[in-house]
Amino acid sequence: MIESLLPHLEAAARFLCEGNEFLLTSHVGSDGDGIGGCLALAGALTRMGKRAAVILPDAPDPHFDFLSGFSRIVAVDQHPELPVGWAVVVDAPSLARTGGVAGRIGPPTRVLNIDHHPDNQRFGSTNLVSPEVSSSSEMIYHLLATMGQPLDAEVATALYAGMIFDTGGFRFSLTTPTTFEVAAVLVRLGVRLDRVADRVFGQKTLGEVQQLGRAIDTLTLHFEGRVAVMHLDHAEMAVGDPEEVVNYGLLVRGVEVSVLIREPEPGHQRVSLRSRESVDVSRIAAQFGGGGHCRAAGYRFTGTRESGEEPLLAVLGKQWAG
Ligand SMILES: [Mn+2]
Repeated sequence: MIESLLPHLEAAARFLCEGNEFLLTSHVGSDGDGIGGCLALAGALTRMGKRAAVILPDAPDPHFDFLSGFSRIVAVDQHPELPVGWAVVVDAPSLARTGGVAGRIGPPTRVLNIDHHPDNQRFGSTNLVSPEVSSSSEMIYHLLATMGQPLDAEVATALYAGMIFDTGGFRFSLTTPTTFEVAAVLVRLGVRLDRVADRVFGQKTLGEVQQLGRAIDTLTLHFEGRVAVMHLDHAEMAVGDPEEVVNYGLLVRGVEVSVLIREPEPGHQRVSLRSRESVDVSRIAAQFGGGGHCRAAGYRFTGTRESGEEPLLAVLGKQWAG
């Protein structure tokens, strides 16, 4: 754990001690880190005798239905308007990224912001944010450890799922020695690491595997093989929005940046960027109004795929100019 985080961990611990009823949420299109982190925190707060409801901006990804508490997650549009005194936002760089939940947690709600995105806007009344921590789930582990809160195997499993999701199974550069130390503690608490890895990274439907094949079929290389671009048009997205498909572009030797452009709604495009080593893709995404991490970032635009591909390639080409 990073020493300078200690005062922030203590402030976040006080936040959780003071409240009794919490709304827990994450970003639109919540991923394994957001869902795992929220469910772990919900489990721990319940064990502390408090009430915690996980209310997400949209329906949760069913890949994570093996996590304890998943069936009690509600999408915000199914939840009656209630005054909220205390909220914890997990893995979202800004309040706006919580979509429809944002309108429920304005002042006077007290907000604890737990995140590891470098562009986090410190929007909470209490902020527990460090881009040097692998995942929001790892951050929640440090928080619960600071509180001296004992963890059961179910909470440990949710934290472990979030950590392996964000680190690609401890492969990405944001994995630290501390990440492994935390993982070791969680495995000792009873996490079945083989099963969790299989649920997080395996278990795709036939339709999802075929969709992956179609995306790979569109792969083109640019700038002497340094950039791979794949796309999925709206008609190919009936089985879901597979952000992780972008990682397959980096399978090609020599590719430095992989791009996946997909169209979840007609005329609305989502772009995901992944970088092997030399390019900070969060800076590229920021030029188009998005954000993320050095090695993984994204943004959205409206219009045809072609209309957005051209300016993106122009910016990417500058990485190797001169
Ligand atoms: Mn994360």
